[in-house]
Amino acid sequence: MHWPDDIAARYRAAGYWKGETFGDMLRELAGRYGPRPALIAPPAPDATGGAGTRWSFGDLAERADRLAAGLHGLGIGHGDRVVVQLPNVPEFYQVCFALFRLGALPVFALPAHRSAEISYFCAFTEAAAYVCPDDAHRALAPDTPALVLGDLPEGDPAVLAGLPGPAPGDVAFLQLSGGSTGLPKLIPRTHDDYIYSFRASAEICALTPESVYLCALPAAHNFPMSSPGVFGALSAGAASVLAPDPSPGTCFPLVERERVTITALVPPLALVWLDAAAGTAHDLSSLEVLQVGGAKFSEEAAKRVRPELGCTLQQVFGMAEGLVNYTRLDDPEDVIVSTQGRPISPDDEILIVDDDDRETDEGHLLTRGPYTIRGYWRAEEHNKLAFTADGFYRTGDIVRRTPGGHLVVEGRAKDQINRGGDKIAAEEVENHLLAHPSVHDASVVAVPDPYLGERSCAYLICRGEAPAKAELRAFLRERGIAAFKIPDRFEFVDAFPQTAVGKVSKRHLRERT
Ligand code: J2J
Repeated sequence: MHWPDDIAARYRAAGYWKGETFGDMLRELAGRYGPRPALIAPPAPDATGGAGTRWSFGDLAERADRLAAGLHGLGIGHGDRVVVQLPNVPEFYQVCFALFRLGALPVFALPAHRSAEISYFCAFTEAAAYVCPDDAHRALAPDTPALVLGDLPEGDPAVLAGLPGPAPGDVAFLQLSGGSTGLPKLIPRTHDDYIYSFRASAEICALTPESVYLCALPAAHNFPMSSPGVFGALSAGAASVLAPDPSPGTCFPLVERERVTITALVPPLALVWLDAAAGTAHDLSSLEVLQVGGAKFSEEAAKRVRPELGCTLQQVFGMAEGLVNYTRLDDPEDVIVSTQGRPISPDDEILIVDDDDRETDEGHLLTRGPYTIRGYWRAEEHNKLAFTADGFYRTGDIVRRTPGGHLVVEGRAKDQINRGGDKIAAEEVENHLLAHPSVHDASVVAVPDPYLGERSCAYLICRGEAPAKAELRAFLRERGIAAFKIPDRFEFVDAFPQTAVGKVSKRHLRERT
């Protein structure tokens, strides 16, 4: 699962892996930037006035230590897994750093996840605890001890002195894969590799202590976490503003009040922002960079960013498994609007291959490098398919490379729907549908959508009379899957089109819509 020793040695020698843990990093930041603002959250919508929460670097370090001591008191320690499902609040990072300090592994769930996902993460990782926003969430994982926001344990940080911390090469957390199989896969990221990825990203995005990053997407997602995200902002001494939701109504006043310089959005939100910016009374002039990624941003929309928002667009094509590509801030405008960027690292290896793994101009993207995993967590069989024998990750994306070395995403080979940046593994939803007594067979495919890029459509072969669509939706909700995975459309058919080898031809199904 890990990098071979000689390659790891090379990444260290090249200076990518600095032998630094998250704990080392926070201590150093607290020393260097102590009283400067690190995390800013607006007042809760139900609060009467108030400035919200502002934690300095010093506050964050101190609170993380007190929480680490409290968690230690509960018996949480090195190697334990803890499922973390929190909204965009400063405590999210406090929990991360506290667990990192103990060498316990956060398992990052999204706020949209419901009982099917959360109980699976808890069971599969044998989680010692589930950190959640409120009491109502306890029901999502009834067998795992819940730690509820607002009632997190505290202890005397002195107890930490005797505890060994994690090593830089240890896994720091488990990130969630977008997935293309029946069950979500977990991505083990080490201190060394992840810190490299966001420090290098912060540099590419020219972050300085004067920068202000707005975290508008869910904090647990890899993009706003590390590309450069809040971790990258922290590493540069910059402040991060945590938006409770990504709407212009919430974010524009925050951009104005906190003088936000950079933020990250998925394409559908970027469109909403562009439309809302036209008539806004809010001053967005502090915004220097708008990052857009997670799904393909159309060239027409990309061209609107500079004239309409007055800032530089940065396209970001990344994945929680590792590889992240950025258009550079000083790339020519045509490169910025028409490509998805180039890799972070000179040692990111890119292979573009055909179905037989022979190099070609446009085809499957395979990659290997200093922050791309060599295997999913506890998924030996799946890893044989998802990685080549020499350790390249099969991204499932179809790309081509421009003469200038930039990648253009042309499509996808993996069985996934990218619903405006939310990833849906078709097989996962199909399995839930197959549990319905009237469903004989199910095939879930992407259908084009002008706003989200793609929506999901479930083709069903039913036993007897087809159930009502509302009933199917209610059935899936009942089973506890995230709302974004519930198909946008249902179509009933007598048979599925087949490929030459007798498999369901999703391509033909997609063409029917
Ligand atoms: C087309 N497809 C894209 C893009 C991601 C930064 C940014 C995004 C993610 C992310 C991330 C795309 N154009 N610009 O982790 O650190 C699709 C590809 C890719 C998959 C990964 C980051 N940007 N994609 O989206 O793990 O199909 O990460 O393989 O959620 O999203 O999804 P995810």
